[in-house]
Amino acid sequence: MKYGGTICALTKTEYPLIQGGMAWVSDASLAAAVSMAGGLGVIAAGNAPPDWVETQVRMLREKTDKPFGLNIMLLSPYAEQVARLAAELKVPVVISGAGNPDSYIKMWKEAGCIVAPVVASRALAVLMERMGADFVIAEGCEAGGHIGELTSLVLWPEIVRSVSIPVVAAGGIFDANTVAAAFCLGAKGVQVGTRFILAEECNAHAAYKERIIKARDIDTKVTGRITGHPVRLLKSPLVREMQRVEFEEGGAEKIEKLGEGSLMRAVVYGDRETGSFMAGQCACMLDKVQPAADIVRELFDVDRIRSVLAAAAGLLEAGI
Ligand code: TUI
Repeated sequence: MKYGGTICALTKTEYPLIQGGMAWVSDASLAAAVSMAGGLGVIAAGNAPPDWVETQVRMLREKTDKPFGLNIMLLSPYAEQVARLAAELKVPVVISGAGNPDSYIKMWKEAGCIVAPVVASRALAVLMERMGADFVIAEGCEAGGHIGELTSLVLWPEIVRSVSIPVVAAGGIFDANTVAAAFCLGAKGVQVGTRFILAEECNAHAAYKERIIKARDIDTKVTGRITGHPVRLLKSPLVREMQRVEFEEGGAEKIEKLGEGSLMRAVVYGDRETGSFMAGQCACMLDKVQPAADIVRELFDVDRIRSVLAAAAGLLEAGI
């Protein structure tokens, strides 16, 4: 354990780094690579049935005996079955997203799992602490996929001051500078999603990776606010149609219909017309595909972090 801090102790990893649980993207291949590089690799259940999840957990355990996480997307029709499976398989770390997991926490804790809900508000963070979560992941709306309302700059310190359990920062983190920023705001660890889509070991279609590499700062959009499930993704003909429906027709059901199967079409087939290329705002800063281990190393480049912090301190000393 290189850092030995609280998140490393809870997750039994070398770095306080969690790979984002991205539906269709975060499979055993990516998760094993991140875990073997010293972070916490995560398999995302997304909308997948329990047998797919079980297969991925088995495949990961065949590749490595390092710890890993399972991300359970609570809007999934299989959420309850996958929640039970997580306890049965005794997955080391259970991460929940897109909802309130309080009815499952006792079961996960009794199975010996570390429990880490993703939260996007103070109220849910406080509830999660009371229900026995080990730490929370505070995800700002710079993140890709399903998002809340608050930006990272406001959400992270708001959650940090509201709970006593450790806070892992997510949303907008992609390099050593942004890792430093998260630690400056009181986080004890980071979760990184979008950048890991560009890992060599990530099985997302080459067209998905290319879309991220080519993305400009204004290329992510948020659709589906009208459905109550806003999603950040890259601009495309699908997004234009969703926005037209949202603003001109106001049809939540039609948006849900347009969205069905669209993430799979992006990740598996690279379908530029009707795929959902979910990505965080930091996509504009990413420019290459590289091994997961290099990404982990660059994120925790301590010399880089030290020089960023020293430069900031120097500016303050100089009264600038
Ligand atoms: O879950 C995510 N990101 C996701 S899930 C996903 S799959 C999907 N596909 C189509 C539509 C919707 C989802 C793609 N990306 N991130 C974690 C996250 N959780 N972000 C925000 C939240 C969140 C929001 C509200 C968690 C809890 C919450 O509270 C609701 C409540 O009931 O209190």
